[in-house]
Amino acid sequence: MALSLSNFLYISTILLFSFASASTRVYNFTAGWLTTNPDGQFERTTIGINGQWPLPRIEANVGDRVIVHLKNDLGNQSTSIHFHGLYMNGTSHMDGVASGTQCPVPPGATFTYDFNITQPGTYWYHSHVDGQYPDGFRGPLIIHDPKNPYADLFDEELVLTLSDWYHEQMPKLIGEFLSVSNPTGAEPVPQSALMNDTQNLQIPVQPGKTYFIRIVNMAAFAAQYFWIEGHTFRIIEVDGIYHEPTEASQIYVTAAQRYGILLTTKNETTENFAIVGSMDQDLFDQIPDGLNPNVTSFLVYDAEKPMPTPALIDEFDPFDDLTLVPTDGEELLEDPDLVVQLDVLMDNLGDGANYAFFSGITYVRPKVPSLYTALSTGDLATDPIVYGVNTNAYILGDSQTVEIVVNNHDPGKHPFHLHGHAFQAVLRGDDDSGDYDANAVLNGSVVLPRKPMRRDTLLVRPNGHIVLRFKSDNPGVWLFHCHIEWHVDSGLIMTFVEQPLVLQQTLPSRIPEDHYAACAAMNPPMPSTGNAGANTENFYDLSEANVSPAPLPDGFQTKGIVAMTFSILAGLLGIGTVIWYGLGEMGVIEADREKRKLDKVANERGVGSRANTSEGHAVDQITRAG
Ligand SMILES: *[C@@H]1O[C@H](CO)[C@@H](O)[C@H](O)[C@H]1NC(C)=O
Ligand SMILES: *[C@@H]1O[C@H](CO)[C@@H](O)[C@H](O)[C@H]1NC(C)=O
Ligand SMILES: *[C@@H]1O[C@H](CO)[C@@H](O)[C@H](O)[C@H]1NC(C)=O
Ligand SMILES: *[C@@H]1O[C@H](CO)[C@@H](O)[C@H](O)[C@H]1NC(C)=O
Ligand SMILES: *[C@@H]1O[C@H](CO)[C@@H](O)[C@H](O)[C@H]1NC(C)=O
Ligand SMILES: *[C@@H]1O[C@H](CO)[C@@H](O)[C@H](O)[C@H]1NC(C)=O
Ligand SMILES: *[C@@H]1O[C@H](CO)[C@@H](O)[C@H](O)[C@H]1NC(C)=O
Ligand SMILES: *[C@@H]1O[C@H](CO)[C@@H](O)[C@H](O)[C@H]1NC(C)=O
Ligand SMILES: [Cu+2]
Repeated sequence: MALSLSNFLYISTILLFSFASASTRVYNFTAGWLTTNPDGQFERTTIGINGQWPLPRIEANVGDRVIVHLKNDLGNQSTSIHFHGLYMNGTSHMDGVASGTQCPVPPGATFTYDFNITQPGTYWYHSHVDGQYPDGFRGPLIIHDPKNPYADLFDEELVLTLSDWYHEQMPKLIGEFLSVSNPTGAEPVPQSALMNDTQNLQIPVQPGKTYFIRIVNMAAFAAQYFWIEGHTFRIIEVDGIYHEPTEASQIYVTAAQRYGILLTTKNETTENFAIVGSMDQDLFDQIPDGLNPNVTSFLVYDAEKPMPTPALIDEFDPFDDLTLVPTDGEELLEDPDLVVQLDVLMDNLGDGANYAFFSGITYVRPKVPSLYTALSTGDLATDPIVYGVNTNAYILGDSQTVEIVVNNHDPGKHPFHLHGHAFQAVLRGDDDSGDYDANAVLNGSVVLPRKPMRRDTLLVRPNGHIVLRFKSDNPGVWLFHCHIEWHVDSGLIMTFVEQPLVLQQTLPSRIPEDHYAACAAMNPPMPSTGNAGANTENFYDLSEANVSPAPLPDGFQTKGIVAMTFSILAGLLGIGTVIWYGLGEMGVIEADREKRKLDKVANERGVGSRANTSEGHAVDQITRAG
């Protein structure tokens, strides 16, 4: 019933969605490979569900229970499902983060997600095994609200996804990205932009009606500017949080963000209008020849009339989301109990690749998922040390006001996402505004909003800062990370361990057997108890924990030197020569590094490789070679 219902509802309006009292919605999802060509330029192998792509939509009401039976039929990759934006109250183990809240689900295994829905809104689901979702494993997740305060304002509901699209598969792209031959960390640029997983989509509308359009950006990388020619709209929902209706004509939707907008159609049907998405090319280090960053759909009033070519616009002028006011009027959380300051930087490590750092730490997956460490280290679960240096763990107590300050020391834009919570977006500095200075608030030269807007994914501007606040009222292990998938892969992640002793009391009886079975079915098996290094005797012994590569050897200390070496020598000699000639001792570890990289992908994604590759191997190699 649930499955066919969900398929049917793909094109439904809210009027068709039943608000029957709390029900259980069951989805049987078998992940497997299929061939797609959504931009009409290239056929590629993509991850589908039940032989279907675009993926089925998950739909439920507030108060429902959702069960997703996941079967991994990929054969050669592990997987998982994260339900982006859901608080997962009491079910942190259902958050779907491989190595965070569960083991990856290896090929052939099944794994059941089972959770209650406590919040309305527009969400999405995606694989949270590193790097995988841009290969297709992402779809919309819509929670209908019997108490939607704006229900009277609209007639029908539509879901419109945005995304970027790559022709190559992620394991190959990640290999090239995280490589000594890409010392500047230039991210792969997508080949095209999609809307609703296609292009030139025609959306039939009727005149004089109001549509609630739920926009979800499921991109790996690119934010999109979004507008509808000839129309303005009212924003009422942002990342699942209702905000007072506010008129806008263009929005900027980063990877992972969602907007719910009200669009009132014209009374005449004399014309059709373009709906335009334009990828933010500021994100791209270099723009490939012939790239079309734009995708168009059409608001079709009359299918007999022509579909217009969108006008080119000279300058983007998107709506500033920080000006929104939440409908529930929740006031600014005052006087943080804990300030977590995260300075964002990109830099090279000893293997020559470019990594991303939060205050000097780049994330490396622990041997034991951090949630399982929280459950198996007794009283020491409140000591961040047991989670390993490279998970960058912070322990949160009960009902603390937590402030996250992100100082962006990088010239790029980054959309930061917090699991398990929506946060108050307290402040965002402009481009080049530098670090957040709390004194400016204390002396009154910067005034914080009384009712800050809330969401779960927020953009920080180049060399600027953001300040976020939330209350630690949801025990669990929750990641905070950049939602650009490349930066997830290069380590821009940290871990909140919220009320670990409460987790020890509540979760063990709730975690189903298939969760541990997934660990055991990994090849080789993945441990599910102990500290980050899987030590179950001495929780302070982290000698076996995974760590990041060592810093660059002397003489290669800065990104500048590596980049310069490369740009000069690469031109003269060709890249293969440079690895030996230009980087000396780093060259001799090239073979080991390649193997380690393959292991890293294989370990996370699948079978037949040694697990838990210690990043320390490269360190040894460099020291010896040097
Ligand atoms: C889902 O799979 C289970 C077995 O795993 C089966 O009992 C159930 O009928 C299936 N439900 C749907 C809706 O296909
Ligand atoms: C989006 O695509 C699905 C098929 O994947 C389709 O059923 C649906 O109608 C499309 N949405 C819109 C707004 O056209
Ligand atoms: C896994 O199998 C699919 C389907 O054959 C293939 O396209 C893909 O490249 C394989 N991926 C890896 C990492 O081996
Ligand atoms: C989900 O809701 C049901 C019904 O209210 C309740 O019995 C169950 O304990 C809830 N599950 C969790 C994990 O909170
Ligand atoms: C469309 O018609 C309705 C009902 O007659 C009217 O209230 C509304 O103002 C009209 N809208 C526009 C944009 O003219
Ligand atoms: C994409 O749209 C933008 C905004 O209208 C425009 O500046 C740009 O030229 C367009 N690019 C292409 C390739 O059409
Ligand atoms: C307030 O503090 C900020 C940051 O330290 C400083 O730049 C500014 O000059 C101060 N303004 C006043 C009025 O003291
Ligand atoms: C669930 O968690 C969120 C996020 O912390 C919190 O705001 C909310 O009150 C919780 N809801 C329930 C029903 O516990
Ligand atoms: Cu980023």
